[in-house]
Amino acid sequence: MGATSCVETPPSLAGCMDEPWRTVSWGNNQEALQYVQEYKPEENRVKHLRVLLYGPVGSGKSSFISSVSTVLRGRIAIPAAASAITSDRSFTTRYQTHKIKEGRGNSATVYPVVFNDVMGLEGTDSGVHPDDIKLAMMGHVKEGHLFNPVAPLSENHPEYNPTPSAEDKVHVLVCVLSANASEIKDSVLEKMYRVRQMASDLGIPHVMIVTKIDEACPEAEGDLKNVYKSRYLKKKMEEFSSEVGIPVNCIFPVKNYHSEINLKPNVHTLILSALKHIIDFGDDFIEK
Ligand SMILES: Nc1nc2c(ncn2[C@@H]2O[C@H](COP(=O)(O)OP(=O)(O)O)[C@@H](O)[C@H]2O)c(=O)[nH]1
Ligand SMILES: [Mg+2]
Repeated sequence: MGATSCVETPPSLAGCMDEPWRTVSWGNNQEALQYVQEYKPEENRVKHLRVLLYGPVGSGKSSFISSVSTVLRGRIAIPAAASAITSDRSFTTRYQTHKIKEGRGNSATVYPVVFNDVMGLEGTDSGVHPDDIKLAMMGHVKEGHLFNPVAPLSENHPEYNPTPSAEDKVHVLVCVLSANASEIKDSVLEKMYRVRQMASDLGIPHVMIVTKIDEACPEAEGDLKNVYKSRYLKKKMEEFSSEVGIPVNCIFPVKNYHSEINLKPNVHTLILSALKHIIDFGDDFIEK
């Protein structure tokens, strides 16, 4: 192994290591699937665990939510309106809770894990304001709120929720970055740094999803099982870790379901691994 190399990768980072640096039970998804499908927050505390995703435009936030839906429901989900990568404005401008339906027909319910994502972080006058992310984490942003990049939500605004319930609050924050993106812009890094600081002040657990590992690394594209052997992806995760300030053991690489029409066990494995940790961290926070 290791004969091929990643696109535009220095020779020292090309190819694969002999042994993976993280162990994964590939394709063996039943146990993890059952765990996430049967997860429920402890009764009387909250009805659902709320996950908030943030990151640059086009990093794969909406695709990750659809991928989670695909995994939980066992069928390819209609993608949540995907944004064009070329666009410098994010598609997601309203605060919206994505719920995943469980079952069919009259007996259908929703999974007790719900997702919100906020518009991209780019720019000072186009991306989401970091203070709005803090307000969302604290549960102050009402459903449907249209984010204004230049002015965070104020307390007297009708879309400000002065009395958030435990369910309105965010229980786990997820930073989404693409393994295939060139350097993160300073303006974005600065916002991410502030968001990280706010999450840590609030005690909210913070994890990272690294998407598009297939695009970033031909070894992973050829065989997803190479993800933890790829020198390039390991380096990328270490870089992201120090740039955003999230420890490597809270960073999970995934390939989203974005073009497939069939389920793939190894794609499932990485999504499930990320989802299980997101749920566990969020649940710990709820218990606190
Ligand atoms: N190859 C590949 N493409 C992806 C992956 N995740 C997302 N995409 C594509 O990247 C683009 C942006 O994704 P999207 O989810 O809309 O990003 P968002 O702006 O963060 O919500 C879409 O065209 C997706 O199909 C991935 O893991 N691999
Ligand atoms: Mg989106």
